[in-house]
Amino acid sequence: MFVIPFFCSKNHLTYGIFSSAGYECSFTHRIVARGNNSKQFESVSILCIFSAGVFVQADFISSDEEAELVAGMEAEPWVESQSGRRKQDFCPKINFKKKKVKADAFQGFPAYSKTVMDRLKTISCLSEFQPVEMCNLEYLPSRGASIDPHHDDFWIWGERLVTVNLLSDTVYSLTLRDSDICVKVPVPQRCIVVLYGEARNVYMHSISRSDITSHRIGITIREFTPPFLEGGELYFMGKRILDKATIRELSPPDNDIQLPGH
Ligand SMILES: O=C(O)CCC(=O)C(=O)O
Repeated sequence: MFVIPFFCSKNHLTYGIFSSAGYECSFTHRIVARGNNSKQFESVSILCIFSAGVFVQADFISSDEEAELVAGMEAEPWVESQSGRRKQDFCPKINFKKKKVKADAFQGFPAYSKTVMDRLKTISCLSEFQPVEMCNLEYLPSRGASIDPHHDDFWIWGERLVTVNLLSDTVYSLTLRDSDICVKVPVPQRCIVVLYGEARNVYMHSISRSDITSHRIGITIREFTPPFLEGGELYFMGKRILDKATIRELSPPDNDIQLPGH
């Protein structure tokens, strides 16, 4: 393991620990100010210390698996989304403002996602993780695609936000409201990234337009908050959705279909 600067905003630099297998920065970071007239960073003072809650594991999937995932996605329609993105969403229908959720139209996850869903069980910080949403977001530089700083919903989406990053490297920006602190998190192609703790609950996350340098797809997978899980007051609804949150069966091959008169 070695220490790298995790990048800087105008006046700050954050350090993280990096290893060739990925990195986990749920440890304490030090953000240091730099001298006013110098281009060198100087450890003049510790401005804040936080436990970020970012887990990144490189090479979570192979190139062949990546190609299979993308082929599976391309066989289904994309829907225009905000800020130049396109999306494919596999989840129950949710009205975040009214705090209402409907399980009826949810049909589970596409067959091509089985490898990824099964492999989540190998990640130690994802123990007991039960996926209930899978959202594919496509970003193209030619569309100026990006995602603005935001918090994921706190009512229905649980502690751990999981993304598998396909087709190109990108960078997450973790920012605080009314502050110029920005922690830049490198997100390599084919890695898995998990945001939790302060990175999920305190920091907003975003991807700048300038950090989409090539075609990119992120598969984001979410879990429920405790009220929707066993023992919670919304489990009556959570259970209906969890029961449906499985991999869809593959359709039977065409030659199994009997045409009339044959
Ligand atoms: O594309 C990504 O990796 C991030 C997606 C995201 O932040 C979101 O869907 O809320």
